[in-house]
Amino acid sequence: ASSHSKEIAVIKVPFGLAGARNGAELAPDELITAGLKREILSLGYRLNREVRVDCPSQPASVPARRQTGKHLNEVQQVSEKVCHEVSSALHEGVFPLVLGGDHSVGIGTLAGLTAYYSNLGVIWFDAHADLNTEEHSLTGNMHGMSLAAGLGHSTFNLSKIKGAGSFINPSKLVYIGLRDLDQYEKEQIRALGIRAFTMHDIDRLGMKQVIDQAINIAGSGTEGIHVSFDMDCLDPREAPGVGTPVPGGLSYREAHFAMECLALSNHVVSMELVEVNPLLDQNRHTARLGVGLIASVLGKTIL
Ligand code: HAR
Ligand code: MN
Ligand code: MN
Ligand code: MN
Repeated sequence: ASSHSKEIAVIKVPFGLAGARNGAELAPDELITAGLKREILSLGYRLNREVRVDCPSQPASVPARRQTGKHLNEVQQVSEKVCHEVSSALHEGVFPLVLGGDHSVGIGTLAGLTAYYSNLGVIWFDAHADLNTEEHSLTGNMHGMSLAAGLGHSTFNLSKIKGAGSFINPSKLVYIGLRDLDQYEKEQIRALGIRAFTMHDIDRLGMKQVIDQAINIAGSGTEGIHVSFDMDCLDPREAPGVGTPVPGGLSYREAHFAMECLALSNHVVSMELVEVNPLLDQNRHTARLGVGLIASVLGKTIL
C-alpha cells in the first residue's frame, strides 16, 4: 500500500477517554460531516471501506492505580481493534486513513503498521512529544504516551497488543511542531537522538527545509512514511477545537505546505488525524481544516 494505492480505508475511532477532556470521541463523525468523503472521492480515490471501531465511552475499569495510565483497559481494547483494522487494510493493498479520537489511538495505528512493515518511517506532527511512560507522566493521560508505547518504553507498549509487530526505530522517527515538552521527554529526545523540529527550528529554517529533511530521514531506507497528525501542532488561532491547545503553532500554510510536500514525495503509506475536539471548535472550523490537510496529503493541489 502507498498513497499510489487508489483505495482508501477510512477507519473511524471515536475514542476520547485517554485525552485531557471529553470530546475527541466526536471527531470522526465531525470530519465526515465536514466533507471528508467528498474530498477523497474527488481526488480520484475509491473508498474501499469505512469502518467504525467500537469504542468504550464509559470507563469500565476501576480508577487508575498508581503507575498505570488512566483507562488502560479501554486503551488496550481499542488498540487491538485499530491494529487489526490497519493491518487488514495494508494486507489488502488499501491505504489506511485513521480518524481519531485522542492520540492514544496512534498506539493501535502503530501496532497495525508494524504488523505489516518492519522498517517504517514516522513523522509525528504535534505540539507534544507523547513520550511519557506511566511512571513519568504527570497527568496519567495515555494520549501523552503513544510514542513511548511505539518505541517500547512504557509498560503498556506494542508488545502487549495482539497482532502488533516490533517497535518503531527512533532513528526513523521525526517530530514537527514541538513546543510543550515535559522534562523527561526532553531527556528522552536527547538520549535517543530523535530528530525533533521544534517551532524554533521551523522559525529558523522555514517549513521547506524542515519537511525536506523530515522526508529524507523518515523516507530513506524505509518502506514508507506514516504521518501521525495531532491537530494541536497547529496554532490555536487556526485550530481552536483541540483538547490541549498550545500557543505558537503551525500556520495554515505551513501545515498545508508540509502535507503537499509529503504527497509529492510518494513515500506516505498511511495517515492518522487525531485530537480534533468538536466541543471546543467554532463552526466546525478545526474539522474542516483537518479535512483539507488530509486532502493535501492525498495529493490535492492548488492549481
Ligand atoms: N505531556 C503532557 C502529558 O503527558 C501533555 C500531553 C498532551 N498530549 C496530547 N497529545 N494532546 O499530543 O499529559
Ligand atoms: Mn499527540
Ligand atoms: Mn498534542
Ligand atoms: Mn526514497
